[in-house]
Amino acid sequence: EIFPGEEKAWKDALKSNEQQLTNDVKDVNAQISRHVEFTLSRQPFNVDELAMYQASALSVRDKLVHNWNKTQTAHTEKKVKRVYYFSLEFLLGRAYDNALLNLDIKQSYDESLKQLGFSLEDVLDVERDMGLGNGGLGRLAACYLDSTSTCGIPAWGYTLRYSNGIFKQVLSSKGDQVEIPDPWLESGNPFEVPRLDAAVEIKLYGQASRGENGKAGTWTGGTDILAVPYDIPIPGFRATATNTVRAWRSRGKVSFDLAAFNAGAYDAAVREAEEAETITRVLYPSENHEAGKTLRLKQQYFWTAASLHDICRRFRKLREPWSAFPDYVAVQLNDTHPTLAIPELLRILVDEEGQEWDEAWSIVRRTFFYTCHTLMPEALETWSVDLVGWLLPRHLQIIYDINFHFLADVERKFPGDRARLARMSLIEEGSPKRVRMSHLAVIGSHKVNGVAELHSELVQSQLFPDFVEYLGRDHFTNVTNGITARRWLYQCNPALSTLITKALGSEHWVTHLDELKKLQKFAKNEAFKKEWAAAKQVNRNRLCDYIESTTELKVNRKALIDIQVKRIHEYKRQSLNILGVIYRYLQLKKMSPEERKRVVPRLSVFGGKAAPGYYMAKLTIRLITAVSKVLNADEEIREFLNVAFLADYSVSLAEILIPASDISEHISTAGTEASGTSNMKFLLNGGLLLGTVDGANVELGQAAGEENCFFFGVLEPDVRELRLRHQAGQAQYPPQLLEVVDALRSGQFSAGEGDLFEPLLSTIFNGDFYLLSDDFLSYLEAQKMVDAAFVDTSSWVEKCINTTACMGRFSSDRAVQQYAEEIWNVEPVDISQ
Ligand code: F58
Repeated sequence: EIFPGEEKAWKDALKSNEQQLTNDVKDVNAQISRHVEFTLSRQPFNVDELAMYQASALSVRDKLVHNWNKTQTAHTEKKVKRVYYFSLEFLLGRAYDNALLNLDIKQSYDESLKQLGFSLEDVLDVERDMGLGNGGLGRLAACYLDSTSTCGIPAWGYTLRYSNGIFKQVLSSKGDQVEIPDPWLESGNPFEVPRLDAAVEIKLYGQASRGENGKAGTWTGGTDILAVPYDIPIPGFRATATNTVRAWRSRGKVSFDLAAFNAGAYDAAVREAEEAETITRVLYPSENHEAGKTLRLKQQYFWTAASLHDICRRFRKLREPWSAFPDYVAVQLNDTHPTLAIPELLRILVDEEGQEWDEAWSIVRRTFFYTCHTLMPEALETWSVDLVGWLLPRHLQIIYDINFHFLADVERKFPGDRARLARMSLIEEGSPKRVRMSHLAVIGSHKVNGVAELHSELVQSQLFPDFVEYLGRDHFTNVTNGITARRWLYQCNPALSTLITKALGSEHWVTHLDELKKLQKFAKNEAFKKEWAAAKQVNRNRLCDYIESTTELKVNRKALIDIQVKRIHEYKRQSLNILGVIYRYLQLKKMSPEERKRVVPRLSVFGGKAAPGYYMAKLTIRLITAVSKVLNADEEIREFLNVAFLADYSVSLAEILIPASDISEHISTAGTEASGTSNMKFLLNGGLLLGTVDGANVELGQAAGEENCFFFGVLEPDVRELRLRHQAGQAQYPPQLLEVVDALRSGQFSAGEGDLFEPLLSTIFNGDFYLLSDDFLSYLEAQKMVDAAFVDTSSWVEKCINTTACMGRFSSDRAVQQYAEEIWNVEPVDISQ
């Protein structure tokens, strides 16, 4: 039964709903005012900007929901195979502007809001970022969902709905990072739809037993928690297809204990519910204590179990045998965080659905795919066996059983090689014993991919060489990351987008990014170059306005803007950048006023959060802010060199920064940055790359042409040797670096407190794991080349145009299509038929 009651009554009613979604300004006025009056229950005289944001966003949501329903109906009717992207982070940023552009209704809303007494720009600014993520991995997930909708690939994102997303970063008066909570849901979120009816129960703790001979086991007792889904629509660009990010919120199964309450024990009455709600309170709870580790593992299980529950429910409706599960379901594991989905699906198949172990394992291995985003050993997760056994007793048994079969098979292939068994085992021996999640993800998946060519090579040669031998090369592959041109050019850079559209004759490039290639023929066109430079100046002005309104800095609007924004981490080497700035400052100080005038003025911009427990990263922020203070106070120098640390880097701030850069820095020690994605965004917006030969920089350089990039630094194959040299105390320290170190030790940048930055400096003189001293000179050289190139404005702009023109390959549309064809075996679906 599709329609309960009278079909005609339903159809007429739905038709009339559809007719009310038109986009004439008058109709939009009516749609918005309806939400003002009926949803918000307000009157025109007390509509403030927040209310206007809510009402108008809800009217946009209505349009999204309409497409959304059509999409889901088509997917269900056609029984399509869907991909499920499991990611602990979805860094979606703001949704409103993106929806207006994708639905092509921005003009109507602009005009409507004007008529209703508001500026669209101000109303858009009311929206808070959906900060459900912390870095590249989370933003990648957001780009990929955008592309699946645009390309018509049926996809669901599954994540957690943290009531506090990534913390808000503020700076103390001393310039230290201070974390404050970001209760982003405080004034509600018009872009989510709670599905209270689709809540599921998730068990933790309890007792487990194995079945005989791989038959069904049991899991009883324990605590049940509710997982409540909140759905966020992800619209395609000028497309009906609208996919979903489903974010789970944890709730107590019983909201409070009435008996305890009546007995006056008010705290005890809500304790259980509070504990349950804690699971989705924050993203990445600190791991510095046992409670934090337990909470993280709870999050991982809660999320993957709820998501699989959902997927299995959808599958059961098809009435197909379980052996067909992988024909309808592909699950992409975004890093190791969702790896518990592997034993969870096995548990469902064996314990609940009565499948034989071997058959269940085969289904599992055809369902999952694993993306590895790192090479850092410390980021490859392991969990103590005791913790897993306490929280998830049945899963620990299943993991041991998988390991038993797996090691037996390794032993068959490599008889007598005990060292190999120990290296490959899912269990790391020691006290305590630990479960190696990456090993489980590798053997429980059909394919494992890295995120850039160099990285995928290193995943095979450094991280999992034993597994390559055991599973074969074909088990491993590369899909170079991509970014969505909708948000990262069309939306964030209207000045440049308009120019590109004018030059290419249509907006076709927004969904076919390879078309940017045609810009090459304008690279020598003087009139076009002028317009290009003018667009850049619009974006620099926007950034400079932002800097002047949020910091105490006064900036030179003609300065070369050099940006490094990303998580603060030793391997990303913000320290190399800031030491370079100090060196530049020291040289400027030695110059005469006449000499200074010949120097290219610089504005160095930094942004990024440090993990709350990461001391060295926080000290790096302190160093950057300290240098910024000294430069800004130096009237003689500040117009030639200034440093801005912009607090609380976010998707929305990135949208202001990225279009404004002349160069951006992606300067990790070779072999440490898996890919990077902001490098792609900067280059797409016509900024040039200053980078090491690492991650996706390599492919960006090949695409843009090395003559348009500034590469420096040691190469990955040399890193090992150099590290050994440091350990043996045989390293050389260039005098330029020593000059900077002396200045720091003199207290020049720390109000006389000469040892403030000593812990940071001592890492350079003790092992220099990230090879700062080895790369310092070539970094300075590269910066010199940047200055020299920048002076020749005409050829600089030519480089910028040619760079943008070559960015087609870095579209997330290309990336998801590659995943769909080579990994998921999922086909795009035409919603209109
Ligand atoms: C990032 N990883 C990589 N991880 O560092 C970056 O090179 C790559 O471009 C990006 O993934 C997308 O593939 C990343 O963001 C995290 O944030 C981890 C979250 C869990 C704790 C450890 C860091």
